[in-house]
Amino acid sequence: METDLVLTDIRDGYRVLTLNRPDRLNAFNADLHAALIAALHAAEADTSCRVLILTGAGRGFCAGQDLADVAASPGEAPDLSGTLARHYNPLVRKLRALPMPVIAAVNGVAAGAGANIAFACDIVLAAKSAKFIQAFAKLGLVPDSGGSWFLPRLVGAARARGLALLAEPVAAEQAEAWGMIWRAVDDAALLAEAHRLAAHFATQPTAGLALIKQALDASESNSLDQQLDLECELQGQAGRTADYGEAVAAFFDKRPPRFIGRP
Ligand code: T3D
Repeated sequence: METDLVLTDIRDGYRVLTLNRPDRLNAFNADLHAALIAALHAAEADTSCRVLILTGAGRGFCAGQDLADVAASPGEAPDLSGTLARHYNPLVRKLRALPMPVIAAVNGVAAGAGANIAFACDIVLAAKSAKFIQAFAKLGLVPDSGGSWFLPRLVGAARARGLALLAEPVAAEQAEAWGMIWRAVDDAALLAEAHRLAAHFATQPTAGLALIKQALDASESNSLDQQLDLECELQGQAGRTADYGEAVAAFFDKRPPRFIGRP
């Protein structure tokens, strides 16, 4: 059994989680899934953790499913639905539901589920040398880990179809130009930029940011009427946080706010 499959670096107000199977370009096997979900739960349980950075060790971010670790009994077809239900779907749901911003620092190739797990994060930064590949079509598979949901929303129907059906790599700067990611940055600046953003978020009204995540996700399927109702409800919650009171007080005191980040 491999050890330290996810490295956790605890910083002031945030954590950096590093996928750590560099010789496999951080492809997911069952042990890496278990380590990552445990690291996410640990981060959520730590009340001082207000942001996460997710990145990869070595030259890749994540090459998706480890193709050597596909469970199948001899003579039987592999149960890929089972892998998704056990591992990828809970991971994507967890990333979306975490009550804090998650920054993907895509340091190299992000293929298959590796690309879509990056898209499940709230802010995607990528090194200019990184590329995103919807590798599934080359294997006769379907974009998973939310790919068939994220792609059309990020890049529109025509590009989503092209990317999913052709499985061609998209370079980081093209991904930024198409609105797939937040920003492509020089390779040498990637981690510094991720830390700068994380340090910023670590001082922000975390509970309010979590409500923003919730509102934006719900908007994908809500009507305007439903979304207006949801905004009413979430704004009520936001208005009851100490951070809202602090922000207003700081505005009138003409000083920077000191947010505690809690609901
Ligand atoms: O359960 C299920 O299966 C359903 C879920 C599916 C989710 C998915 O993610 S399906 C998509 C799976 N991923 C892929 O198809 C990507 C496969 N990898 C590649 O196409 C290429 O490796 C890359 C384009 C990502 C990078 O190419 P390159 O030339 O930079 O690196 P490389 O030489 O191909 O890879 C380096 C090593 O990593 C190599 O091992 P070696 O030869 O040095 O011993 C390669 O075999 C290994 N590696 C890369 N990707 C995977 C992998 N090993 C296992 N699984 C991988 N996905």
